[in-house]
Amino acid sequence: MNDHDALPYTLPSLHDAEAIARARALADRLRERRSCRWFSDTPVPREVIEAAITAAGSAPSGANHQPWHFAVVGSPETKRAIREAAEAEERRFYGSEGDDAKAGAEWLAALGPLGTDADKPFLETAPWLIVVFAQRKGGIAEDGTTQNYYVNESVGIACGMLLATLHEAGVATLTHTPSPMGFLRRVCGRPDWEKPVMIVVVGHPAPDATVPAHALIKKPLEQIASWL
Ligand code: IYR
Repeated sequence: MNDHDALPYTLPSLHDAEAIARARALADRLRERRSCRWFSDTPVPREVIEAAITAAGSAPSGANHQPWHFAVVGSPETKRAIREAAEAEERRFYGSEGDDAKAGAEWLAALGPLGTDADKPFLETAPWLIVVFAQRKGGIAEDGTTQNYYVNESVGIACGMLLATLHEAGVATLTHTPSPMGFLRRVCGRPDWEKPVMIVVVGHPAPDATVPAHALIKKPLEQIASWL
């Protein structure tokens, strides 16, 4: 390695049996997560959101530039502004504006088993919306003048850690991606070198919440892994 500042790194050494048991226990927990589209207005403590974003912010990133920003929306006015703009885009996407759906027939057919449409009441009902932005530029200084690296990969990993932490706290999440979502930059007051990536909707499931049966079908290990 080239000369650089370095600190010792160790992990507690687990016996194999305990490593396996811990990995399986966490996998079992994470497999219970569902994308929830029916939220109650029951509050979620701000500290839960802070902890989840802290976890997300510890994700690995290109050159450790941490090219993300999390805009946390809790005010009813801003949630309403996001809902109105998102539903306007979704009406164009699903074709409920009198014109052809932007989505196209194949995409709409793929969404059929999920039962989604242009109505997004959860954007107002859920207590928190975390709008995730990717910083295409900005480096550590966040001034928009220097290059970032592997931005999509870094932000994707951070979002996974965000979802996992929220799930562990017993709250429901939805990754929502209205398309296009440039309006989020305006509503959240973010600079033009940041790209909105997704809205993570956070709250408790409504008492009568359901999930599409289709969402429970996960590919088995044999199908998603190969061993070389
Ligand atoms: N953004 C739309 C459509 C949508 C697209 C995909 I790919 C999904 O997995 C789910 C929805 C919506 O939120 O309805």
